[in-house]
Amino acid sequence: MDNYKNPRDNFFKEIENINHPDETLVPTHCSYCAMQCGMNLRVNTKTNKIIGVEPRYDWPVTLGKMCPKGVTAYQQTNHPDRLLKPLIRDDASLKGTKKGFREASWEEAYDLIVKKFKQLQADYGKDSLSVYGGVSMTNEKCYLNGKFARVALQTKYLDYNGRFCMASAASGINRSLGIDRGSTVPWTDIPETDCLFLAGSNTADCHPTMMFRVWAVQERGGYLIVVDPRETPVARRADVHLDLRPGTDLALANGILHILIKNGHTDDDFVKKHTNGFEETKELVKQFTPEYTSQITGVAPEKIIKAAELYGKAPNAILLFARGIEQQVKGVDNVSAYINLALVTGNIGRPKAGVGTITGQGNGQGGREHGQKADALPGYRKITDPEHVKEVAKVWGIEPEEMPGEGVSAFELFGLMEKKVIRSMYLLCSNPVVSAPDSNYVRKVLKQLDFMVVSDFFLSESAEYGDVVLPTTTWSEDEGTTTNVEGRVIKINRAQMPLGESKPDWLIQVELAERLGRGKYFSHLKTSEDVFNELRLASKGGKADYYGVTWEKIKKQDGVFWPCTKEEDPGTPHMFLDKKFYFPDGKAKILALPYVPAAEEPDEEFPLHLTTGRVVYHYLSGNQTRRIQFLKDMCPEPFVEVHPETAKKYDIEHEERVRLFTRRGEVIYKVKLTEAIRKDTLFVPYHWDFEQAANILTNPALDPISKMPEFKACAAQIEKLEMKKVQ
Ligand SMILES: Nc1nc2c(c(=O)[nH]1)N[C@H]1C(S)=C(S)[C@@H](COP(=O)(O)OP(=O)(O)OC[C@H]3O[C@@H](n4cnc5c(=O)[nH]c(N)nc54)[C@H](O)[C@@H]3O)O[C@H]1N2
Ligand SMILES: Nc1nc2c(c(=O)[nH]1)N[C@H]1C(S)=C(S)[C@@H](COP(=O)(O)OP(=O)(O)OC[C@H]3O[C@@H](n4cnc5c(=O)[nH]c(N)nc54)[C@H](O)[C@@H]3O)O[C@H]1N2
Ligand code: SF4
Ligand SMILES: [Mo]
Repeated sequence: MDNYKNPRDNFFKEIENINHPDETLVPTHCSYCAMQCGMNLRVNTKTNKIIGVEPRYDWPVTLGKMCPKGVTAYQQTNHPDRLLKPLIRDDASLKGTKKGFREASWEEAYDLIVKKFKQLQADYGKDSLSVYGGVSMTNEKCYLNGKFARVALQTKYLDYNGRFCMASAASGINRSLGIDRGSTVPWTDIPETDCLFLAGSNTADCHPTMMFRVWAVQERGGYLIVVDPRETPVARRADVHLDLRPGTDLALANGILHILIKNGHTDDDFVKKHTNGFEETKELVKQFTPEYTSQITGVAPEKIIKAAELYGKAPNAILLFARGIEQQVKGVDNVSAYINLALVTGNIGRPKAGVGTITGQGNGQGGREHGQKADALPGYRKITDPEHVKEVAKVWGIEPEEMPGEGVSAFELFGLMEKKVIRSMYLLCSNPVVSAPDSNYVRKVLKQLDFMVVSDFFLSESAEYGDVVLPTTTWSEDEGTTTNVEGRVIKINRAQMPLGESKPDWLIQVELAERLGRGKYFSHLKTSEDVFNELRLASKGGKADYYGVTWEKIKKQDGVFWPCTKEEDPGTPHMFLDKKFYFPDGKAKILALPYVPAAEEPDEEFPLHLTTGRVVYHYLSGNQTRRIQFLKDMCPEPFVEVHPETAKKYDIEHEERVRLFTRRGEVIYKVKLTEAIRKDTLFVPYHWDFEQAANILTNPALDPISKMPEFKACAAQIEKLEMKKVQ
């Protein structure tokens, strides 16, 4: 498969080889999802500006594939909407709108921030400030953001947008396997496996450039199992599509485990030598007969049996999951319940067999490993562990007692803002007004903050609540590393100098730290590589050990899989080849997980399930992709997917506008009739703002362990509007 050649590739290769006299190519990766597709940015050598993009055929993970977002990503860099100078809000009454800002110099913006931060901390204590980060940032920026919050601001209130993304996967994988590297196998293993099990992943729309590897499984005679309430493109071609009710994965996974045990598909030797907890789990899943499981999930018993047989009989199987199973109040349990399937069948710890989460954001993996989270320190260390605190404090040059304690999760930060415990937020690389659940509430809370700083390169809906907005660089104007969907550390290269007066976030934080009087901990960081080298030291000896990763090695080897503990260590593409899981006894945990329903189940008033997700043309809160003309043309507005039979009941038609409402709020959407959804379920993509935002509707109930909101299941109702079809 690594030699896979699309017949058309030669044609494109020839184009690539044409000599463009005024152009140079800068090899890098896409700005968006964790596939981190290889691309060359085309730069005009006369203007030194990015003018286009070409795929990189030599990139081993994606072999020249790119999606519609990737091929237009370069249009962000010199976009007319770019923020070129800092903005200061003069009129606080206009918070929450684009109005009331004026341009300012960096010095003026920094002075104001320093004055306000110092004043708030003097009046209300160190923890009156908070930092909210995001993982579209490089490892260097994510790492420094954690250090900035703890050392420069000295606050415990730090968290990040991964709470809405990878938090359940991280907690679940850690709980079952003792370490969270995302995937236990590299993506090049996928086509070689005999059974690929995809749970809650709309792979074709969300990770399109891995689809050639997915199809290759079937082309080799292997099987594909997909779990999704919707018949997504990948579900359509699956050998078994388990079309469950939203929020019922835990029952389904237990039901499949029941059959694996009953039909003798367990690897008893593996279970005995390398796991704990089998007997208890076996007892628990006894009740999950196909009929009982079917009652809860709505999936036909035969399909459950068939899926278990295909997975159980496969010599090698890979099981991957994504937000469909994770963004639930029992997301962590769902993750562990699916990992149970791999553990009882011994499908882990060898090539072509394994488990993994299909990471979402570009640096969703690396960004959660290096201390940008309320409870975390670099190298996946814990801020509650005094030994870990000592190790990191030494690298940072502070006393362990100076390290702030554990804070709260992203959504819980808003609760503390509402109570005025937190008076200020420094938001960078996230747009929670669109992406957090219950957005009416989030807007209300942001409006009442004493002082808000936002760093972005476009004025996002959240930046409209800022008192100071700092113009930062796009991914193409700075360099650094990200860690892709496989756990491979890769290098983003600079193709253009920063536009206008924009600056990379790491530099902004170094300069702010100096002005806050904390320069002695930051001033030695002159380049992004300096930050990386400090990260290597800070992660050394931790679970996510990057010490042996260098920028040079990344280039030489096409990336480095962590853990990589020494300079001579090439890295770890396959996890657990020695069957040693990261627990004191080396054994993985099979967990007995009783089924619990979603936090909000349909009832008479709200009889339908509502689930939310994505379309191929837009990215997350849409602040980037809604500005790209091609993507806007292809998908200009959101919609609600409704099954034709359900539509008939409500007397609604294709493209008619309907009122969709939940206990949190209501939104008017255009109807998209499709048979590719359950009759009891509605689906809305969430990439739009204000009155079109799906998060006006979603339930902010949180998973007790990961604090992940239940984006994937709530109860809803639709209603016909008076007006008929809209033109
Ligand atoms: N085009 C595009 N690609 C993206 C992104 C984007 O915004 N746009 N975002 C990136 C990011 S950050 C992420 S996190 C990933 C997300 O990637 P995915 O997780 O694949 O995407 P989602 O659309 O959130 O949800 C996946 C599927 O879960 C299904 N689902 C809903 N409820 C349930 C349930 O209860 N159980 C199960 N088993 N399935 C359910 C939905 O129908 C949907 O098809 O995509 C990344 N790639
Ligand atoms: N209903 C519903 N809600 C969801 C989800 C869902 O499936 N359903 N999915 C959730 C998931 S998985 C995710 S990941 C979240 C994402 O939610 P957000 O974090 O809000 O997503 P983004 O749109 O990526 O926001 C990033 C912002 O930072 C800017 N930015 C990009 N790069 C940089 C940088 O390097 N520095 C700075 N300072 N800014 C930068 C972008 O312009 C953008 O405004 O949404 C979650 N919300
Ligand atoms: S699949 Fe993801 S990384 Fe690749 S081009 Fe599309 S958005 Fe970019
Ligand atoms: Mo995500």
